[in-house]
Amino acid sequence: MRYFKKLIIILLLSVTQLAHADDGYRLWLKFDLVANIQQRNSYAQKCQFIYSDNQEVITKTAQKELQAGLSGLLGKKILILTNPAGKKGGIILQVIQNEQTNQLAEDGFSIREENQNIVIRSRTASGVLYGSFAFLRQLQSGSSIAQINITDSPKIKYRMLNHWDNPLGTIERGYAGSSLWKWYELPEVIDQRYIDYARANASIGINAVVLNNVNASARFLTKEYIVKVKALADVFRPYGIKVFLSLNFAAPKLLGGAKNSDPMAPEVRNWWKNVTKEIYAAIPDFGGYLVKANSEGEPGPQDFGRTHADGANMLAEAVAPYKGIVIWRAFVYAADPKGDRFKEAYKDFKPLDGTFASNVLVQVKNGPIDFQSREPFHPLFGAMPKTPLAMEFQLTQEYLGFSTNLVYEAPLFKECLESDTYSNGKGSTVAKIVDGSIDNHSLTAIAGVANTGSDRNWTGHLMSQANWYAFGRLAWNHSLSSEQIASEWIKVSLTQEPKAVATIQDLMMKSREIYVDFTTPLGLHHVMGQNIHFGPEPWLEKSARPDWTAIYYHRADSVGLGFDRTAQGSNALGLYAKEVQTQWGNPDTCPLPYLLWFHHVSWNKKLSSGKTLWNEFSSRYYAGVQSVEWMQKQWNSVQSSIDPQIFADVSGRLAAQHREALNWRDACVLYFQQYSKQAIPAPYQAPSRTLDEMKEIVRIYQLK
Ligand code: BDP
Repeated sequence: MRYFKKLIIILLLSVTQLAHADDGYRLWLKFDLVANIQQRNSYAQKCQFIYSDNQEVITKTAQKELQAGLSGLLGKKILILTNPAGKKGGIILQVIQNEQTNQLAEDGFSIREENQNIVIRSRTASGVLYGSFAFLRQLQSGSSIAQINITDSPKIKYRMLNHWDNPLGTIERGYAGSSLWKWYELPEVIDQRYIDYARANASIGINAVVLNNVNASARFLTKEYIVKVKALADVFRPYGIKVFLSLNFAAPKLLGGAKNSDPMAPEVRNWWKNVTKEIYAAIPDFGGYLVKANSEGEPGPQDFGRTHADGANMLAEAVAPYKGIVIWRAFVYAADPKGDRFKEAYKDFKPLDGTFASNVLVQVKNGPIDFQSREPFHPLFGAMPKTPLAMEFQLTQEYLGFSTNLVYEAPLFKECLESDTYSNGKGSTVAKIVDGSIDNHSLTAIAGVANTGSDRNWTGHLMSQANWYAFGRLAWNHSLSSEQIASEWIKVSLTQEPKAVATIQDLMMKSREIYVDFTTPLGLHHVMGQNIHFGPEPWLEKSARPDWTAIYYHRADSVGLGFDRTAQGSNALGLYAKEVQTQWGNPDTCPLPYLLWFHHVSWNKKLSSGKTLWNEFSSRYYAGVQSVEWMQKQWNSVQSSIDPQIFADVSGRLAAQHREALNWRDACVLYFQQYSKQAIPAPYQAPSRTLDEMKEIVRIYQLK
């Protein structure tokens, strides 16, 4: 009998466990029952019905989302009324042009209690949708809605995700499974994930999506693919999301049989006009094109002696009749063994300022090299006042430890957005260049290279969901703080237990700096493995191009370490405003996080920390590894507040991160020690592995 009782208890326990197991699929849109009954009742009193006097498709989505969300949170079905007939205690959606809504930016909204109803109001249906999600977020995170009064407007027009997805389902630099888009099933089969993806984006204000890789297959411009793209556009439209395509500049030749793809050739220009017409016939609100040209082997206008502006303007002309836009990437860098890759994009693009058509944006990566864990802001920001510049951040963790490392990216984004370019006096931050306020541009955009894939939890590492979320929130309002976004995300995704929220927020806030410490401290950059960007290869001397090696960047020698970009060196610093040059130009005062970006510093130089370069540099690797152990402890301490499946998954990934951190530490300190010729500083101990062993580990990692 006792045995039987025990069995029942075990069975019951496992059923409860199962009921709680969360695979992460629902992201931040869980809408579970509000546990606090008092609070639930107070919400329920104010959310008795939903009514909208506007019946646009997107407003209908807002109604549906409110209904589903509220029903989950309040544990009962909330009705959508067709006639509120003076009823009180409900939610009213209103799309209206009036004095109040005219103060809001397009898609801005207000949420207010008026005549005992909660009114969500906007000039646009999308604004009402964003307001509805913002309202749900209040309830989800347990905030009071008594006398609610929120007014919010996006600062940037196009808030986009760039997918680097290929036609065969792989994702360039994707670490969360394969592509979400099942091209072979489209257009006939509509996967529920497409809808859930659109919901997630709309809930954080993302309104544009580039479906395919910037290293683009020309196939996307064929009839076969246009109907597939249309099917996705039809799914996304009710969520206020526009679809864009990356294009292959050589398509007229590859698909159309043109002699070449010279943007000045009438035949080529016509080809683009025709294909664009076909796309718009299928997708009338198609957003436009994203183009990677003359970069890393991709075709482009320079193949025909034309400029980037010639190429962009040809496409701009093709999409202009439909109000489409062209986003032309500035990620270009000619291989020059004696040059400095840092300066290449500036050299190509700065002279073109003022020559782009009015529906072209130039999209610039946050930093001058390539999404390293820390980069100074790209010198093009502030240098092209006549051209709207779009920001490109990378959410997928190509250089941030793939999906085994916990790196909360909001602090990285904010660091760049808040950098002062001084282009128009103090306060000309990168954010204000991108949002158009410094140079008076109304065409504005910010892009995140997506971190989503077919993994059940979308992002591989569950904590990377926070990066998708944070990107959306910052794209909407770059002045939100990283702390605020983290705490918001934790409360709607993980737990509301106050101590756990504080612990996880602290861990997230420190995570990026910890990653920098055990991989590339003090401004070291681009020392990752040639094929394994999650691991170290500082000894990499030869590659297809000099600027794909590690030694090109770190310049270690018996004297010291770092790339001299002052006037005595490559003078990349000279591309920035005088004030920025002063900030970074002197090795004695240059902030330590940027030191090796701009200076070749001698191993024995005393840094502002009081330690010599070698001691500070090597200590950071050790401290970084210890900090990963600290992250593991912190995570363990919140176990009782976290869903068991999520807890276990994140714990496993933190353990993997620790293993990888040890590899970075041992490889880097042993390699650079050959140049410093100094001992590992106390209290740290020399690695137990040798440099040769580390090289072998990395070599084997990279075998096909
Ligand atoms: C680099 C990636 C490469 C991309 C390229 C780009 O390694 O796969 O194609 O950037 O942004 O970060 O075009």
